[in-house]
Amino acid sequence: MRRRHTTTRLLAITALALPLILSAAPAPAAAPPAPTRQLSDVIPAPVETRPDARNAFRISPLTVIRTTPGSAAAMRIGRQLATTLRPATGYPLPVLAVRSTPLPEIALLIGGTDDRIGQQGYQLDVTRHRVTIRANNPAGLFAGTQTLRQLLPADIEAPDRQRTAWTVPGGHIVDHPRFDYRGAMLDLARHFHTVDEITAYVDLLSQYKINYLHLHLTDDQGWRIQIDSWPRLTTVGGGPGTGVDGVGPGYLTKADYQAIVAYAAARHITIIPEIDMPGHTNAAQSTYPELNCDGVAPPPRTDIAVGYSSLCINDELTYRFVEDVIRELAAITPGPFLHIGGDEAHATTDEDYRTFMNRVLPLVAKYGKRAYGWNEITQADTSADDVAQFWGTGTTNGSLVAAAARGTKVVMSPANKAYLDMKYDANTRLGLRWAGLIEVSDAYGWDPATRVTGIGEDAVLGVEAPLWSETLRTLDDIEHMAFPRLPAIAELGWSTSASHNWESFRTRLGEQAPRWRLQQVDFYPSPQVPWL
Ligand code: TNX
Repeated sequence: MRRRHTTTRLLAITALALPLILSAAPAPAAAPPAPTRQLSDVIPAPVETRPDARNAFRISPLTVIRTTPGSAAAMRIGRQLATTLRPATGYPLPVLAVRSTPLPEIALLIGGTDDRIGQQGYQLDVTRHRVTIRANNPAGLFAGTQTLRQLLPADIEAPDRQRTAWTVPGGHIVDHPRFDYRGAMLDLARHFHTVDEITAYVDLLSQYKINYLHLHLTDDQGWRIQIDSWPRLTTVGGGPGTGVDGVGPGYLTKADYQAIVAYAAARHITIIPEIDMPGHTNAAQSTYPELNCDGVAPPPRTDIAVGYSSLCINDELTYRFVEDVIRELAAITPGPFLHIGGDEAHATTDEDYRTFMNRVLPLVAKYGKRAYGWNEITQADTSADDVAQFWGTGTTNGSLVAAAARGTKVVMSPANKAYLDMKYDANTRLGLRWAGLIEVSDAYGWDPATRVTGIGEDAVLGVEAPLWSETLRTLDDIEHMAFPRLPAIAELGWSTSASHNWESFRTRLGEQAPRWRLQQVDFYPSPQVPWL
């Protein structure tokens, strides 16, 4: 279980001390104590690191965080960084939007970057006098601060003051992602997870430069998002007795959902809502009889079978329902994608499936979103705006290749590599094993651009690590399945294929353990990793 850092109330003190700090003499440039970390000890591995052993920066009581004047986003990221660094250092770390200071500084600057870093990248320079992070966009600046966090001693994650020398190794990093999309998915339908649990997961994801969180909001066992035009979806489908074994009740109000969207956005993570259809719909159909072809509501289900439910494909009411849901969800979703599921619709004929999806894909576009679905949606007429999520365990998929040829983009989530709900080994207490056992080396040991024959680098939008929650109830459970495999998928999404190296990865992974212990992350101590 992760204990949250309580926000330190240092701002008042900082304001009082500011004149004093600003009138202080320039910091002595004496050599700081040797850094405990090296510039390349980062997950995901940066594109280029040039260490400079003659330089290192020590965060001191005089250090200020300086941000580009006029950039509200840089100021916000500066404050977030200060909030991360204050508890363990005990330093005031004032955040100042000024052009220069005489003080030792961590400068967070928009613009003036190396050509290569693009929309999400950053560059980081560490000298004796300052740490400078530059990016073209706030997303890159935020990513750079996550790298800085990992370059500090693990004690930086401690909730209270530590007697550590806060030295950052000297040198230069140029870093940018291989893929635009690096996702995680959490299933709220099989067991509901609260706003606090979801935002705690967001905190962890953001440390590894994950930039999308897909929420699986509906399934046979539960409906977890408020829809005003069909109010019983949640009062019944999210009520007592819902979820696997009837012990996963709960739902997100629209206000809850919007709070998660905002919390994630402040960490440069975009929320993607999923409404699974035309199968995986028993929760809705058991609540509203009119959503069934025979007009009879089936009983609620709390088992983990799949493939038995289907919306009524040839009834206009079905499309009114679907449009209502899409419209209401699109209105509270600022991100570009809306996921319409589409997996395992075994109770829908192939012809009906195509009919259904060919009506629903344009509905998503009508409300200004890009349709996203499990790879089965490529059996319908997906366009270049749509995205298909590959979840197969094989290496071929004809309809996916045909869809990619018409421009549909692919997110790679091969179930036997990227599914965080698969057991690590036969003794794992949680999880399922239908796609196989997935040790850390399996989660790391594949390439998103060669996994499926005919789906090359250009067709791949990115990677995603789904976490289905049939067996998961608590945040501890989530953490145990996600860590350490989530960082493996994050590295596949961010780092170059040339840098892919299991020995390097497992060493860097082992170095994360002291941080996770301080953050109270219940990670699985895989025997494959040399844990510190
Ligand atoms: C298959 S993968 C499912 C989910 C289950 C998951 C369990 C996919 C698109 N559908 O309904 O939760 O397996 O691992």
